[in-house]
Amino acid sequence: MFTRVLVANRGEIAVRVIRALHELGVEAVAVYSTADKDARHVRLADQAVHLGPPPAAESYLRIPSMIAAATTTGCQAVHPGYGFLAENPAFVEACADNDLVFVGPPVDVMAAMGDKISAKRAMRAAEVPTVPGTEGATNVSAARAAAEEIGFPILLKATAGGGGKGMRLVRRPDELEDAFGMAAAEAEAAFGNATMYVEKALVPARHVEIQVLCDHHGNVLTLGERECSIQRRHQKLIEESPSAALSPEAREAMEAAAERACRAVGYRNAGTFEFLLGADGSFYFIELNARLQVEHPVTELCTGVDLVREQLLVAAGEELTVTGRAPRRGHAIEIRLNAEDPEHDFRPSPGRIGHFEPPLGPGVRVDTFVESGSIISPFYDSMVAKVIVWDSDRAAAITRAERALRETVVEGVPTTRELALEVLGSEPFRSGEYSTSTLEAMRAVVA
Ligand code: MV4
Repeated sequence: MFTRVLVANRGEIAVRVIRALHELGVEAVAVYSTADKDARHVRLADQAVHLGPPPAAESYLRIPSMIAAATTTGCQAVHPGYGFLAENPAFVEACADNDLVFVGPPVDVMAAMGDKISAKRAMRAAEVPTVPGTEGATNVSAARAAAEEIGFPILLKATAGGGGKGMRLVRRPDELEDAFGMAAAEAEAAFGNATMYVEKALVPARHVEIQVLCDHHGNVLTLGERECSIQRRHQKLIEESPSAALSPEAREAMEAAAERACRAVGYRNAGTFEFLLGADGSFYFIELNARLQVEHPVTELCTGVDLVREQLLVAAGEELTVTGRAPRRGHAIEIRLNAEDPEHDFRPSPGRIGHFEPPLGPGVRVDTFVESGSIISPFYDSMVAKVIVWDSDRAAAITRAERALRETVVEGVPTTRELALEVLGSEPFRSGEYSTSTLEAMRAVVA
């Protein structure tokens, strides 16, 4: 195992990674921008290195500063968390050039999965079902031809996109030309790459993802699914496992597909396969997220596997002790408390947290960097805390989630707490029959 590791991130995920390092007896080196000089991750770490001013482009995204932080402190490895540099192949290469182990997949696999056209091609080769559409870079006329064949509605997607960025729904032929132009221009501006592809739009659908862990000895462990359909503007609000929509057979088919794909592409470390699940039980690969995800605690509570510890062990060359399908038990639900203003269409509302009282008690976990007096900075994402609960079955987990949220006190900034309580109490959520359209449909009625 390593003796010292750089935690190349901030906020709750930096705290989460530092805890895993300390439990392994490994020293943690934190990095921080000026905005974070008093932050919890800085205080928890054994050492901390200042990166630069608050804007991410001048701090948490600056590769040379990050590499210098690792090398000058004698780190052997770098854990990127999620976001910032976590899926940046140039960062993975810079780590390798400086003899730093990157806690994540190999650079070629990351790059292949970052390009969504190439990721889909790899999945088809591994006989993983993908959404019908075009199989390469697509111009307007090819998009039109594809749409005629597969039928509207279609989605225009950017090959450099992901997470819903650079995506456009086209319902009718006459909308296609303008939509294509706008989507391609957006993709060029956001990613410096205007390459587009077309998929049939599956609506309504459910967003179900499979967690995997792969070691350097050819072993693969799949850890079940997380259902992430409760989201607005591609910001997830509630995630749960197991999904009420998956039969045991469908679950096994999805996990087997993910395992097959891992072997085919030579995946290493933790990863998440995103699938769309149709009403008829059919499923289609959409993206492979080559990193730890925000919602990973849901899987940790159901499987008892510490994913961050396993990421570090695998990166250090150790062999997975459990392979195949991870045993799992009970039901877990995560609620993201974001500093967002329900009065203004849930726009981010950073500010100073006054009193903060996280929930406690049986079956409750809270992942956060926040304490009373913390600042939610306008420079970074607006997440205040993740409240994750576990209980023996879904109904009990929902009750526990409601209890935990009612105990939670966040003063000073508006949060998504009330919205989450509204969803947890709603008929679609309680029945388990919801889709990616449910939250926006609910808000349309309530608002
Ligand atoms: C889709 C889709 C339906 N059909 N692709 C959104 C995030 C990114 N990872 C992929 N996403 C989707 N891709 C096809 N072919 C539905 C989503 C989607 C979604 C779309 C609109 C509004 C909310 C959504 C929530 C999850 C997934």
